[in-house]
Amino acid sequence: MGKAFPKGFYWGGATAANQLEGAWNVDGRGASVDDHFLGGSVSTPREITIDIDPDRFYPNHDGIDFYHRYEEDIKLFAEMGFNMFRLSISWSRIFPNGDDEAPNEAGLAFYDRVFDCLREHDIEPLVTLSHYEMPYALVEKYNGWESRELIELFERYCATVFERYKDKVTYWLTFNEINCGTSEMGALFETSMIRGFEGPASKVVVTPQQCFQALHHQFVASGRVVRLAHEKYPQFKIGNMECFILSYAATCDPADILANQAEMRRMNWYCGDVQVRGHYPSYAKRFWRENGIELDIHEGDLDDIREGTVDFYTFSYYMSTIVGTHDDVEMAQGNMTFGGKNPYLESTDWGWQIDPDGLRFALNEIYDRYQIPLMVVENGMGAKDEVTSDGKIHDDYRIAYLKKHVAAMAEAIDDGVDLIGYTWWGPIDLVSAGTGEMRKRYGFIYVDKHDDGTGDYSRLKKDSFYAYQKIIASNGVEG
Ligand code: BGP
Repeated sequence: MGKAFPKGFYWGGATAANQLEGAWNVDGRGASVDDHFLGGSVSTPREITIDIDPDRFYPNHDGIDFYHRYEEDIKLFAEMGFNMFRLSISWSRIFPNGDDEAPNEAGLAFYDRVFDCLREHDIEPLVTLSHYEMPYALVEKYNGWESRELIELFERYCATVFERYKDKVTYWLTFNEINCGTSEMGALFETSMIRGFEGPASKVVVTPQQCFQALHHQFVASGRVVRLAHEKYPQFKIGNMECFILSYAATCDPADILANQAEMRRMNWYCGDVQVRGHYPSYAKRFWRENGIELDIHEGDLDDIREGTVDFYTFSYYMSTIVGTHDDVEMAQGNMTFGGKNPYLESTDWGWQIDPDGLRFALNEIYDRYQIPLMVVENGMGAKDEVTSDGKIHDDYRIAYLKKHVAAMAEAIDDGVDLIGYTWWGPIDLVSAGTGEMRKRYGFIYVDKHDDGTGDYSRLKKDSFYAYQKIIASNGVEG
């Protein structure tokens, strides 16, 4: 028996448009960055193609066909007991080229249908405005967020969807895992600086100057959008979204402690400090200087950042890592994240080190620092699931992961943390962002789609479906 969660706690699941909708060129949608990504694997990075080659397999093009099957899927979410569902709006459904004069009505209408369906099932939507994609035309024209022009284009897109969905959506997030833009690899996803590039995504060279300038533009855009929401739609609640990769010092050598402090600041604190506190942190100046970063900050930018602080803090939590200065630290495997292997932890098949106590620790650290409500908007376990001869999927490993993380959240709440929601990543199998694979499955619901393009897209409840249903029904008590 676990501890009960606060009354009204949000339980649900999280997804992203490009990883599940499919229908990439339907109803006037323009191509997004992600439509140019081929599939990969843990050892072969995804490739970017400039032209979309009809003879190759782009896993995001049909996703899991949520575009046509959302009613069936939402019904299953409701059956599990969800009272929140996180999804993103695909910017290129609304403005196919990003800078079109008028929005695309068919794209807007699609999300109307989805939000209505969620409301019919008493599920609160949590909407990410930008989740790892943007209209590809903006990359060609401006090189994504490297350009200031993106600020106004993003504002226009947000103003459009705010007005359209003001009676259907209350909870919004600006940029998914914005802090991934602090690393070269992450910048590719988060800020989409890929102009003119073709080939393995891991070979794209993005400099710290480009990354941090792009982030600055996103901070200004986020500030302006949050301020607009507060002024015009006081009922809205807007959050940030961080990829929280907790790191520990590899040893008690003070040099390791300092190295880890620097890594925690770059990876986990820099963006949150700006978006929650409304100004660049005290350690930023030295960091910029030592990394050759000279930000181009225009008049008014810092006001936009100050006046647009978020209402709640959200983050993804999958793993922890270790950071040290000694050569004998063995590296842990994992796409988009790097660091050392922790001998006390087990890992997933993709090398992500499983650390529920780290979630409790992270929740406490974040809440101590910011003192605003928190949501864990991604947590989950990518695994290779097998349909057994009884036609079922016995995913005990996923159930164990889920229960341990739910217990860790309960402890954090008991510690005094104001945690208001939990949305499991990929409640239904979808395309992996890092590798483009389908076989890296997170779902409580299995989808019959495979990396060779086969499958009939049918949905099947895994054992974990019933485990999560029980957890939700008992508000966390029956883990
Ligand atoms: C986060 C992203 C998601 C999601 C998840 C799992 O970084 O916000 O989009 O995909 O990680 O990662 P992956 O799909 O690479 O396993």
